[in-house]
Amino acid sequence: MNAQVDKVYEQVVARNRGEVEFHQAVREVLDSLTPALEGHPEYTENGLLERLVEPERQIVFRVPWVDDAGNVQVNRGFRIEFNSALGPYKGGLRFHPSVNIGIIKFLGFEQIFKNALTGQGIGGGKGGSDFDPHGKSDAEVMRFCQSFMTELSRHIGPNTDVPAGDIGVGGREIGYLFGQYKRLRNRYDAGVLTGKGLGFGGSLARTEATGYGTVLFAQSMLGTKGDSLEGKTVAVSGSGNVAIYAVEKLQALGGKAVTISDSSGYVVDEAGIDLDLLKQVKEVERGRVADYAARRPGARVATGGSVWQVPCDVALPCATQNELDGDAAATLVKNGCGVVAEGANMPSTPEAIEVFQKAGILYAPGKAANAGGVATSALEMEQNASRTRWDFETANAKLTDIMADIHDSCVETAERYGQPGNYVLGANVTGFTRVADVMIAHGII
Ligand code: NDP
Ligand code: 2IT
Repeated sequence: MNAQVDKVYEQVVARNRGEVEFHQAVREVLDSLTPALEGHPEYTENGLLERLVEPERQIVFRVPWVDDAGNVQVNRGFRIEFNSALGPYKGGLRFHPSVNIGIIKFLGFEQIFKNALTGQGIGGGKGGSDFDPHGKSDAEVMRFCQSFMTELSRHIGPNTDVPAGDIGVGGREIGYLFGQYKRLRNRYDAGVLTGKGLGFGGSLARTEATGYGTVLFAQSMLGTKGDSLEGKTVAVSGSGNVAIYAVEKLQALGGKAVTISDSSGYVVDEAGIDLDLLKQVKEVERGRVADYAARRPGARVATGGSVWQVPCDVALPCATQNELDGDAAATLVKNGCGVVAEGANMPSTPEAIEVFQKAGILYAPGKAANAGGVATSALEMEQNASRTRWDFETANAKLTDIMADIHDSCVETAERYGQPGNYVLGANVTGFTRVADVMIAHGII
């Protein structure tokens, strides 16, 4: 790190006390920017780093709602409008009991660079609430979403800020959120949210996009070594939207996913995950991975440790931040894993990343590997703005092209800076320069 980077990082820690995930995300980006700052005094002169780490706007609000028993419940809502240099703020909403401002800020910060990598003219933002949808009735989820949107609707719009899903926010929640926005604003602004149902402006391939994109990225990385996913054994964590469609794409490309997980444990299925059963249990029944194992001969449930103990060629962390630590990374490497592509946001700890990089394996950070979700959200916005609707093949082909482009940009940047194969540098420097150059053009704002 250079002195300026150190100073900015220290300021972030001092000004955002206790927000450890945000500190971690900033550190990871700043650490790899040193080569991009050298020879570019304009970035320093224009206070680029200082401005980038400070969100343009932070909205925190009360979300009161009434549960089925008639009790008043109060949650906290967040929307961090981080950076709008490249376009309207864009990024998901997370509903999970662990949500706090530091987590939303880390996600919003990552989103700036991820969205820049897509090349689609979208700024970075993120939001959510400490509401836990698990175990809630549909009616409770609806009332919560309506209360959440009652405040959020003042701050968003198709050209201002466009939320979507993330952990705990899928098609059901986006439907309730859209309904309430439409009612409050008396505007059918289809482009105000993405991840919508297909009947009201949703895009084909958005549901699949993040998981598909992550696997496409892993395939491209293997391609640089003349290899492919065909015949590879793959450890996948999570069992939500990203994990399910990662498994689907893996199978299409000849790979075999042998694990899934959730917060209660993990399942090993040596014969390969049964995708239809997984979708039935998780998407239709909203069940647990143990329910999958109970109905799948040969699959076993494990409660201690993690999926990273299961020998694999490729690892796809698709659950949540910091789910893969230094020890898990060492175990993966020891067992012969040669590729890690992050479907989740910041799933690998800094120690884990160091292990991967020292071992020289192919490692893709989430902001590159999981960008297919937000990229397809931007395709949804494009369809909404022009009142058109593409078929699955069209949307999927665009997603595939965008992922290839992100991969190649990371590779080229890493090579240009003398660190071939360093996807962390490739992603951070590419994203940063795209945003930084536009921020300079816009003046000090
Ligand atoms: P879902 O809510 O559909 O699924 C989340 C999965 O991760 C569930 O299996 C959940 O288990 C597990 N999980 C969540 N939190 C924890 C935790 N603290 N400990 C253990 N397991 C946990 O979310 P998504 O699949 O959409 O998101 C997964 C990851 O991908 C997140 O990091 C998200 O930010 C990222 N991402 C998502 C995108 C999208 O388009 N949806 C786009 C890009 C990134 P349980 O049900 O037990 O909580
Ligand atoms: O982390 C992410 O990129 C997402 N949750 C998707 C954001 C979006 O706007 O589609």
